[in-house]
Amino acid sequence: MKRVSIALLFLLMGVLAACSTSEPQSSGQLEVKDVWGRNSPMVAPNGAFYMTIVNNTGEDEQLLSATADVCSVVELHEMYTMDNGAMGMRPVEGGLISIPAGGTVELKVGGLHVMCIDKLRALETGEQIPLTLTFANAGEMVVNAEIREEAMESSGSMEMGG
Ligand SMILES: [Cu+2]
Repeated sequence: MKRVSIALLFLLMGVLAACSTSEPQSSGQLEVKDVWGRNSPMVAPNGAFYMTIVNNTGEDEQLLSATADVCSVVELHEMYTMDNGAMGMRPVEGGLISIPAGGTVELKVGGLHVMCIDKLRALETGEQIPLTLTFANAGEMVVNAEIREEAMESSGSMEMGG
């Protein structure tokens, strides 16, 4: 009788151990997808990159900064409506983009974007531009932005600053 209960105890411990070890696998990774940039000729001083960031981890994440060899300066920007009603862009508050645990943040035309300031060369349609993204938890991640042809939207005038 005693022997059986000990065997049951070990069996139970084994089951518990199996459960606890499978736990970390259920939380996934940080995923950066659909990374692209607008093609822009050299006469345009700036460019912009867009992407979707999926946070499958159990922790809140933050995109702290980005760099690219083709840009003098890279900033994290957002579009906003200026006092005069026109759309403008400015660095995001705190200089970072938060991606809550289990959440998805889209950097897209008319919203959040990675700003390439003072391009060092033209961005040609079809080429891949490596971007280095720095996250608070995940650290550095290198992604390739595909340069795409994109029709200018009728979003009115766009100005830098506010
Ligand atoms: Cu911008």
